[in-house]
Amino acid sequence: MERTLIIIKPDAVQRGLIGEIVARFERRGLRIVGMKLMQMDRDLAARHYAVHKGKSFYESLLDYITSAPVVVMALEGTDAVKAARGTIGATNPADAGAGSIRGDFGLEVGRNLVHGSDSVENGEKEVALFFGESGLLAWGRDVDRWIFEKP
Ligand code: DAT
Ligand code: MG
Repeated sequence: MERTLIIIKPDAVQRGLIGEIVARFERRGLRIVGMKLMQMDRDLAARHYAVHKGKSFYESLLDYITSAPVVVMALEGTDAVKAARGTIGATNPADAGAGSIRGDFGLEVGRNLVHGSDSVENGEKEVALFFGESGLLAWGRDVDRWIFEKP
């Protein structure tokens, strides 16, 4: 099943929004197959955000994401990447719709609360970067047949 990597960023953790944010993905029907509290070091942050190297906001992005603990989750589900991006909202919270995480809790692009993978390929890569081969749990929920037509 398709996988996506979610990071509950330092601002969201500091603001006490871990439970609120996890609840939104759970309610959506996505299945948590990996979850941990950690503080990213600069090397891991640079690997995760390698695509943005050289951009004007790159260094401040690394400062922000490494500044305090984050919660990292691997989620599974039908169209998990697209579904999670919808729940998260547009990159700039000012453009994010009400009802999305960024639209409900954020104002600035540099404090946008959550990361979600942007493609199926990057979802696989990012989950591997944070959880490795053995860091995920394969499990089924009793409710899966009420969320997935073909579990
Ligand atoms: P997203 O996190 O929605 O996938 P992205 O991958 O384009 O967005 O950028 C990664 C992060 O970098 C984003 O969450 C916030 C920051 N960022 C992106 N564009 C920015 C900009 N124009 N100015 C400042 N920060 C930016
Ligand atoms: Mg991105």
